[in-house]
Parts: sequence; C-alpha cells; structure tokens
Amino acid sequence: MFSKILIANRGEIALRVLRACREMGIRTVAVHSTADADAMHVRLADEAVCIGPPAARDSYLNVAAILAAATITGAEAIHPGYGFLSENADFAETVEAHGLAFIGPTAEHIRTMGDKISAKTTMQALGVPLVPGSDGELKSLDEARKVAEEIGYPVLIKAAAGGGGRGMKVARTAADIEEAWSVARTESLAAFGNDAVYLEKYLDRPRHIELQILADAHGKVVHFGERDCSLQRRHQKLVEEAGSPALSAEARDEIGAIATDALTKLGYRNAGTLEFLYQDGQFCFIEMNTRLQVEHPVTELLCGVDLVREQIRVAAGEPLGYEQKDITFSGHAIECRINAEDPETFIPSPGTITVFHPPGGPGVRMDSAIYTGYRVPPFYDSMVAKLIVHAPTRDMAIDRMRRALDEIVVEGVKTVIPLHQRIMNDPGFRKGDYTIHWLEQFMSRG
Ligand code: MV4
Repeated sequence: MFSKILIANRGEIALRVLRACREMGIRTVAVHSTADADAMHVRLADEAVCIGPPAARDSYLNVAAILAAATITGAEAIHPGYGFLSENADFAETVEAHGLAFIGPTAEHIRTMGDKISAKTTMQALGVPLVPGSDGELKSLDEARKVAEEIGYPVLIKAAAGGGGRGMKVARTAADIEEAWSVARTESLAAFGNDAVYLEKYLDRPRHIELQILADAHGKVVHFGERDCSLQRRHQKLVEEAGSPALSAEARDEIGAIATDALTKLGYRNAGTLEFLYQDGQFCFIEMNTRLQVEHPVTELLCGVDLVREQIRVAAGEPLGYEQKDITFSGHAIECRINAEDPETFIPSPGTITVFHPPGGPGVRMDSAIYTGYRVPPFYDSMVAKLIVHAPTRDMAIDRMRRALDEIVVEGVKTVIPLHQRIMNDPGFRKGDYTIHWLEQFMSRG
C-alpha cells in the first residue's frame, strides 16, 4: 500500500479523499492555489504545497507544479478527484513516467473513453447495447443524411470530443440535417479543436441512469448498481438517487452483468461509470466516465462501501477480495448538490459564509469543505456541499431529505437549498416517473 498520496484537487472531494487516506493510515499532501490557502483540505492534510495563482489553468491544471509538489514531498501516488486532470490521459501518462501511481485507469483506457466514438465502438464490440446511430464518425453530410433516413428522424449529431452537451444538435426532420451537421462541427471544432461528429437516434424522454463499476488489476470486475441522475438543468446534475425509481432488481442485474463482462474483457482497472439513456425499458450506452464521480456517495450509502478506499486499494494492486454476490443493495439514497448560486437563475454567488450549520441525525451525510467564515472563491465550481441521506425506502429517504434541508443553515451566500425543498415537496418527484426534462419543466412551471 502507498504510504503517501498527493491529492490533486480542492473542495469537498479533496477532503473526501483525505478522509479515506487517514482511515487507511496513508499520509496526505494537499496542493492548493493562492485562493485556497484557507481551505479545509489544506488545513487537514499532513503537508500542503501552494502550486500557483487562483486560475485553475495555473494551479489545479498545472501539471509541472503538481509533479514538482509530488516529487519534493515524496508522494507515491496521485489521486486526481473529479474534474481538473482526472480524465486527462496525458497527465496519467506523465504521472506514471515519473514513477508515481495514478489513482485511476491506464492512460490508454482514459483516451479510449475520452473519445465518444471510440468509447461506443469499444463498448459495442464488448456486447453493450447502444443508441441506434452511425457506425462511428460521420465522414460527410451525405452520410449523415443517409444514416438519418435509415434510422428515422429525429436524430442528434454529437461531437466525438463532446460531453456536457456541447457540440450537440438535433435534426427533427430532413430539412434540419444540413444546419445540424455544420453547427455541430463548427461548435465542436471551436470547443475541443476536433470536428469529428457522429449521429444517433434522438430519444425524446429518456432517464439518465449510470452504473457504478469497480475493477481491480487482477481481472475482477464488480458493479454497485445504478444511480438515476435525470434531475439536471443545462447538463448540471442537481439531485441523484440510488437506486433508480425506474429500475427493477432484475433489470439492474441484467445490465450489471453486461457491463462487468464488458469491462472484464477490456482489462479495465479503477472505479468507472457507464452512462446510459434509459427509455421504454431499454438501456442505451452513451459514454463512460473513468473517474470517481461527484455523486458516488449515494452508491456508498446504498451498498455500504467506501469507493475511494477501494479505488486506492486497486491502484496499489490489491485484489478486490469479494464477489458480485457479496454486494448488497439496502434501502434508498438521495443526494442534493448544494451550489452557491441563485436558486432561480443559477448565477454563482461567491462570498463569505457567515453561518454554516450542517444537518445531522440518523441517515444523514454531509460532504463539504465549507465552515462558518469560509470565503467561497469566485474562480471554481459553485458546488459547496453535498447533502446525502439514506433510509429504508425511497419515501422515507425523501422525508429524511426534507428534514435535513430544514436543519441545514448556510448564510452569507445564495444557495439552491430553496429549490431542493420545492423538489422534495413535489408530488411528481415523489412519484418518481421523471425524465431528463423534468427539472426544466418544473422550474418553468414556477
Ligand atoms: C442524447 C439525448 C437523446 N438522445 N442522445 C446530453 C449530454 C451528453 N452526455 C448526452 N446527452 C444526451 N444525449 C440521444 N441519442 C439526450 C441527451 C441529454 C441529456 C442526457 C443525459 C442527462 C441530461 C441530458 C439533458 C439533455 C439532453
């Protein structure tokens, strides 16, 4: 096992990784920008190194500074958290070239999944169901037309380098295809420096269901069930649940078996998430994330697992030590992301937190790096906390979340807590039959 890990991240996830390290007896190195000198992960780490000015590109994305910090402190491994360098194949490669372990998959697997076309081609060859669409990259507008006619409108043109919905255009009819093709390519080139695009049948009312995978370096792969992340706005997730209110235990077992089989054949190592669109009882793979995700705590509560600990163990070459049948799913978990934002416009609201009082009691978990007097810097993501609850049933989890949202106090900055309260009080949410469009419709209803 590693004796010292450098955590190349900030905020709640840096603290989350630090906590796992502490419990494992692993020393920690925090890195931070000048804007984060007073951050909790910096205070709690065994050592801390300032790696640059506030802008992420000069600090949390500064590979040379991070590697220098790892070298001078004698860290043996780097945990990238999520965002920043977590899915940067060149970074993973550089880390390994310096004789350090990257707590993640191989650079090759990051690269394969980073390109959405090669991710789909790879998964299809391994037996994972996809959305009907083009066989890889679209080479011409003519090909786009041909494939769209074959599978039927509406269709979506997507960027190979995409994600987060950028470079994605719907063509409702044949009259829209030329525009969709050129706009998707132009946007994609501008955003990612890559104009490769592909085409899919447009699903009009899917849920976003993702499957949590864990794979060791010895060919063992297990899954920890699904998360339903359909409640999002402009590709920003707001509420996540485990399990999905839409999925039976049989459907979970079936997609779990397909996914673990695929990743076993791939030789994958690390935690990972397969993202699916789920509509009319069908799973359609769209993307794979090769990192730990923001919403991993709902899975941890559902399965009673510490995914960060497991991620560190497999990166150190330790075997999983349990089988799929040993993994159990108990009750229901819900996460509300608490962003320092206006609850109606989602405009960021940085500033000083004058009062912070976390909720407590049975089944309540608060993952956050804020404290009373903390200044939320304007330079980074506005998520300041994750409130996660676990209860025997989904109804009880909603009741528990309502109770926890009444207890929590965050003053001095605007937060989305009032929006979460409205969602948790809504009979439609309680019914659970929502799609990816539910939140935007809910908010426009007022
Ligand atoms: C889709 C889709 C409908 N049909 N693909 C959006 C971001 C990217 N990761 C995949 N996305 C979508 N792909 C087909 N064939 C609808 C979306 C989509 C979406 C997906 C998941 C979660 C939220 C979403 C919000 C809008 C659109």
